[in-house]
Amino acid sequence: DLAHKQQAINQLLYKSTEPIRSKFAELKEISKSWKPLDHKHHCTDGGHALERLVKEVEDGNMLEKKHWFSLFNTRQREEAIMLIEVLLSCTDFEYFRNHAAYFREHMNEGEFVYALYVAVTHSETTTGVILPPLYEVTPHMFTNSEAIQRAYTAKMTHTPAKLQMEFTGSKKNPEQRVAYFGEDIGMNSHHVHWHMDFPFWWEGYRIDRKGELFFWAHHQLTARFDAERLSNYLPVVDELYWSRPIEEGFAPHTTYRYGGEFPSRPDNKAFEDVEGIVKVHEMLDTESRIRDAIHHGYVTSKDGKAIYIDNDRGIDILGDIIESSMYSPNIPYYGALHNYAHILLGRQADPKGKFNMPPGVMEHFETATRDPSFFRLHKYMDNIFKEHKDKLPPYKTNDLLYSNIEIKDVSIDGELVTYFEDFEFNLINALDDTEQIDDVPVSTSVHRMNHKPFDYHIIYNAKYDAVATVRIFLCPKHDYNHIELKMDEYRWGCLEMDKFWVDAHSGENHIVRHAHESSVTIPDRIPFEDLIKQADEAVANDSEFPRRDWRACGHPARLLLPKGKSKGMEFVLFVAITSGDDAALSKPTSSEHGSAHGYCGVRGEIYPDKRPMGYPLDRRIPDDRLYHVPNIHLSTVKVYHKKH
Ligand code: CUO
Repeated sequence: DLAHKQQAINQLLYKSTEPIRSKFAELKEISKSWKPLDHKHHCTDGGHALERLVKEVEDGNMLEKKHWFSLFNTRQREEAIMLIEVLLSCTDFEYFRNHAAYFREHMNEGEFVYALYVAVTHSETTTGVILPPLYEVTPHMFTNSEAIQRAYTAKMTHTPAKLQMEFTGSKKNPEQRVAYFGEDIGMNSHHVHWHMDFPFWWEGYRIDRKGELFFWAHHQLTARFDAERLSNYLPVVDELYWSRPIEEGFAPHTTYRYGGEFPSRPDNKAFEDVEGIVKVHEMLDTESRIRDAIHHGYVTSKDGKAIYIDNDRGIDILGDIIESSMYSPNIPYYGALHNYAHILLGRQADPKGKFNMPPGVMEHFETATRDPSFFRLHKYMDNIFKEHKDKLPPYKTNDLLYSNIEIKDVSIDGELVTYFEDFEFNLINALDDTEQIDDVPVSTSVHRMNHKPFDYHIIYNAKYDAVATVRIFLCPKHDYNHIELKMDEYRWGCLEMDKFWVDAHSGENHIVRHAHESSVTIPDRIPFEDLIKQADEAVANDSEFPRRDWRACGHPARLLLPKGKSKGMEFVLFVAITSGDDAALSKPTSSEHGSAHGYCGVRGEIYPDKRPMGYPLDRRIPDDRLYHVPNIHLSTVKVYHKKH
């Protein structure tokens, strides 16, 4: 049952850089005596994946233990995928667990943790299992070297410690003003989980609108980062140019568990080819092929056919091509723009491999957003996507008007106020230990942004009973120079706040929607320790482990609002109510679709909204008056930042 499954996953991840603890006697025993191949007939693929992985292990071909792991390293990724395929071929949890226990002891730790996370995310046998927060399973990737070093001291001197973590860098670096966003552990956790829900290498069951979600989730990260910059008196991010130096340097102050420090990059570093992997001119070639396709309105598939993209499907195809997922219709021609860009940026400290430096922060989804070049890179790709969207005809009244609905009023109950608070998480998993020395509690405390609770009140009239779709966006109203923006200028910077379905009744309707219900966010994750306690208690008492369909993918609810300013910062609150025919899943009003579907879709289902992601702000708006329809409402709200 679920409690046992949860307990097994907890134990498999606990101190995953050490051999399985002897206190987990059953698991330990399995890991020693398990003969995987004896069980190959239990695999859906007839044991094919299992045989291959066992052979690689026995032949000694696998990456050694206590070595860094990067998903962008082709061989390392293949090894992790082999384990994922083994785990996903188990229809019975017992084999899933036993194989995992065996390979945990025979594979690189980083590969193992990644594979287990992805397998739990996608396997039907683990539905309902809650993944512990990655910042507590692999804390090195989420905290800085200073905190880790002090944690070791605490352990060596056997003194429990609670360490305060500061953001990277100094006030001399203006970028540090927004480090609270790029280094937020919840945002980084969302980002790494997004890439586990939608792996670029994925060839399993068909994932709906995967390419479009790549565009939308990252477009929103970019827009949200820009809103934080404007809140902090910084201009929005400029894109990256392959032919110009990378303006912002970055010193990550972050250490690998094994493999040394993450490399730094000085300011104004000119791009160099990465020996044996990717050349700068290849990026330019790839880019111009993609831009040509956009200008011509079609991409060419591998077998030479034209696939037309000046339609709603186009963005999905371009997303696949630019990310370079296996869904790309022509990888040999359109290349791997996004993935190579991450590698290229990650390697600029040691492009020739002369110093044997480990991969940079850009080569891990856990750490990438710490580097300001992440947002430049994604702005660059976002602009390519925009070029495509801007080619599509603007929406007409027909596409916008829903004559059943007239919005009378939209207001916010409560003030829109952000503030900083401290948040503590556990570093126990970061420390080496032996079973002979007891652990001391070691945790770190980080500053993180949060906001006061608030509700939207939406009053509208309906002519007849129908299901309706409510879409809420928040858009910066002014640019960096405080010039008021037209709709067409601000629409691309709008933050998706929420989307949900309601039963509209003929007559006046009043919606009260709480900010924490947002379909783009998730609440705080359950701490690993609590998860262990809950599962252990449920197993010991033979009681039920509550089934909670919590996602790990989803923007942190705390970061729903941008920071704003102490005297208040104006935003446009955009509310559109359209026909519920937009809903792609049945019973849209009775289900929240497992929450966080806005940026993360629904596990194993199609995307719940039939409209293009970002509708109705994703296309050019030549005239603001087009949006003056009764079912769209614009108002100005202010976001205040206060000292707590
Ligand atoms: Cu998420 Cu570049 O895709 O980091």
